[in-house]
Amino acid sequence: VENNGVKLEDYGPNAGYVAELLDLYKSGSPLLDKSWKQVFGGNGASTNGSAAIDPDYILDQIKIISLIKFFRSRGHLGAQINSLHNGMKTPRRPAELNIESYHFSNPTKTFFCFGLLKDSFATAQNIFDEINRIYCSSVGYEFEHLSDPQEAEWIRAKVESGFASTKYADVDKLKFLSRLLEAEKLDQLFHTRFIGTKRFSIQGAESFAVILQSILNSSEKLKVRDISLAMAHRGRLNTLVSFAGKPLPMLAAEFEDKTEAAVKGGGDVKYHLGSTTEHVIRNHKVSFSIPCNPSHLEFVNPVGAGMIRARQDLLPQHEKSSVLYLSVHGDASFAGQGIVSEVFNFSQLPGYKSHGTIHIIINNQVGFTTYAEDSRSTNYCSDVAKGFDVPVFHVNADDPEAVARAAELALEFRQKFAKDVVLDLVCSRKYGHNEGDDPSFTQPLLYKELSKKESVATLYSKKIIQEGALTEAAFKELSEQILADLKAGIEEKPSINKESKVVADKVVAYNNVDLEDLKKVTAALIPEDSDFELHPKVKALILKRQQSLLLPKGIDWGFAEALAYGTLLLDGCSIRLSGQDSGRGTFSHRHLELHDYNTAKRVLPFDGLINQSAKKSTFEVFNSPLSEQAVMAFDYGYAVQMHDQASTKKKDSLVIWEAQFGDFGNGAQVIIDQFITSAEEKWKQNCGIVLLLPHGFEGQGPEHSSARLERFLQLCANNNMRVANLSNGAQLFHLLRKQALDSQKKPLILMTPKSMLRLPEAGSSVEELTKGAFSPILSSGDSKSAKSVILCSGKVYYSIRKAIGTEAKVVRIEQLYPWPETELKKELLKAKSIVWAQEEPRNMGAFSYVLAKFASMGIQIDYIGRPEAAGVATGSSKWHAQEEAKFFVELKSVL
Ligand SMILES: Cc1ncc(C[n+]2csc(CCOP(=O)(O)OP(=O)(O)O)c2C)c(N)n1
Repeated sequence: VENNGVKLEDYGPNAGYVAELLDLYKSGSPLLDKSWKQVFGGNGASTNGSAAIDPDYILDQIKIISLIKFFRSRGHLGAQINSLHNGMKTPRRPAELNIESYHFSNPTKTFFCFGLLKDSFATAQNIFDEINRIYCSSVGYEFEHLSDPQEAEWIRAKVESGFASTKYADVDKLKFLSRLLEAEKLDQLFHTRFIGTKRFSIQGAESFAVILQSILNSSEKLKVRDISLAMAHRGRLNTLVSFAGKPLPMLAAEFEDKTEAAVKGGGDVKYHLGSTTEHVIRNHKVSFSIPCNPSHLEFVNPVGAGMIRARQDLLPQHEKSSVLYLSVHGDASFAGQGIVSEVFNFSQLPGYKSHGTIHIIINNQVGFTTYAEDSRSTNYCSDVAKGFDVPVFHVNADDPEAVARAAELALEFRQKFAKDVVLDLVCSRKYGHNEGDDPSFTQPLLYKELSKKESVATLYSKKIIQEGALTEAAFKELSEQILADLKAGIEEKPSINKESKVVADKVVAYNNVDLEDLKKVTAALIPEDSDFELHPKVKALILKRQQSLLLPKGIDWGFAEALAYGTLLLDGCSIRLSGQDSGRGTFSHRHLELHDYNTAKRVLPFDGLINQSAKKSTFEVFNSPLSEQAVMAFDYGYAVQMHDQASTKKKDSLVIWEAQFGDFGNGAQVIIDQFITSAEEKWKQNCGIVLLLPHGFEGQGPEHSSARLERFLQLCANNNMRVANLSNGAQLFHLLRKQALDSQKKPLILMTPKSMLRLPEAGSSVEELTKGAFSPILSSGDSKSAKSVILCSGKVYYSIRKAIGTEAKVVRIEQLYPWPETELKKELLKAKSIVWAQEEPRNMGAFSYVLAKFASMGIQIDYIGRPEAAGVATGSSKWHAQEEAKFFVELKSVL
């Protein structure tokens, strides 16, 4: 292109900019700087001869700029995202989204339109119409809050470059219609077939199926191979059948309660169960799964994130983004549950990110019976996401093609930027919270409106019939065919439920560690790199450990823990440890993450050990964000996935979540109750996660003393987990190794020490590690001369010995569950009387549990310890000392 000899190619990367200036020159715009006029025209005069700048024109052009800017940032406030009049609080369309507000001086004048239209210049009305069409149709785009300008610019360019008006081929339109019809008909079928049963139908939100279809359609182009979708009740049955391969007859059997659970107990209701299948789209295979979830809304979402991360961790870097996480929410739960923001907060953190999640809110504008006005302080239910730098696309569910476009945009954004994105599907709920509920009690106007509303499939069919994509008759035929197929499908003979895998209790060779391995691990506690300078105090601690390996009782708790991890790494077992300040260890005992004293560079010393070993193990320790529930849930999900032998090709792994102090774990009680302790019985979902919970009474007050051992013990049944309260490093070493290598995956709940970390008596010798094994009980002393055997668990053993010396027989129950009945029977055979001693108040700790266990063995026990209390421990160290003194006196009295 030439003008006055100007060649655009001469301007290299600025050629586009110069082309725009050239357009300005040709149009005679007064906005062009004189110097450019000289470049293009030779004399600096405008081609239309108007040398003078019209101030009104300049002002109007500025108004155009602010109008465009306003639409980009606030156009969503005027977008047609909601078809209902009586639904959620709808934002008022701001005056700045109306052209009248700008008072343009001359309607015929044309203005530079910044690439919005094909022509560089257009009238204010034309510019307004275009920008209004882009930003105020069925999708509301929120992206101007993104702090990375590249991300915002990418979305803007995408939306303004014709993407917002993508036309779909007839074949795609028919696919969308089929998905809508399938969703609608499936729920209609359940409705007539299983009258009065809860199914939390998708009706009103059928476009959710269009989102999933459109993501599947794009999966080949955007290189997605594995999709996992965590969702709650709404539309779940429909999605399980239509997308996750759940056989209809199996679901029918669940509706009729003809399942294994009806015969054997256990199990869960149908709308909590998961499923997995494979889709093939133009020869491209995509796995699609839905994990099991409890009723507690939003809690499955971090679990699903952990599962996804585990799957990604098994892939090379360039393939990680092929594993996609779709996290589905309700409008009320998204706004109301704090765990949602905890999950957003970790979405970009090294230990917890999973290449971006697509969040889909099924926004049916009501939460059970509660209006949006009563359930959130914000305008949109999605607003919490904006604080985490996440773009949000609100889309009207009655416009399936807009839904598909928004889903494609979300997926493209996620693949490009590896960041989260939210799709707010603004839809409705045809029935009440469940189908037995009458929603008109509380939302009479909304439900009067909804009773007249046509289904999305009907609305869409009318549109595409008008466009000529199908005929009325073909639509009727398609609807009938889909219903007939579903009816035929549900009549098929149910396939036999898969029996739960019974894993034989094999004897695990966990305790065959030799001295050479221990020496190797001990050497690896200090990084090999000679340039790395350790902090002097850390250096002293590690050197002391290295020197004490062969000393009697030379291996303290922290050292034993490191030796367990190190030897497991040599065995090829991968380890993930996550928790608040876990790298150093809250009590400064771990130091498996080191920082160079001069540069602060972070080094994991075990990397050196891994490099020496031919086995491909990994060691990761992550200092987690200050969250208990989301992080424990994430690590639980990670462990479930890692312990799924089929997906990991039988690679051993140890996944550990650590509480800063044990009682903080109760902030994650839902994860403990609904997942860790019960998932195997409900969902046949095995998991070998370890919870490290610092526990012990040291006069630190009511909030830093107890990991609430009593609650875990109350939750023990049917061999669902292992609960231990150990008293020395060797026991920890063996139990961690056993836990990692055992093929029977069960959660391990471990009370861990604070003061005992440095207690010399709690140290172990190297022989205990190389020759010993884990012992569920430990016995010491002789009861011949004493009236009683004293029973206890954990660190209190050392207080007992301090009080009574070596005199009596003391039995430590190291593993409280499974209850070591055989070992105890043998040990207590000759006991004249038995007394249980503990630090915790009588109504806490293990006492109630052991009392009941011994009662069932026909053994009576007495109690020594603190009386019942409401608070866990005293806040006064003086009072604490008095309690200890009293404890000692009582102990002596039983001898
Ligand atoms: C954590 C939690 N609190 C309360 C409930 C009880 N409950 C079940 S559904 C529901 C309303 C959910 O509304 P929303 O998130 O908008 O989803 P919708 O059912 O409308 O799809 C409530 C309060 C629950 N299941 N989980």
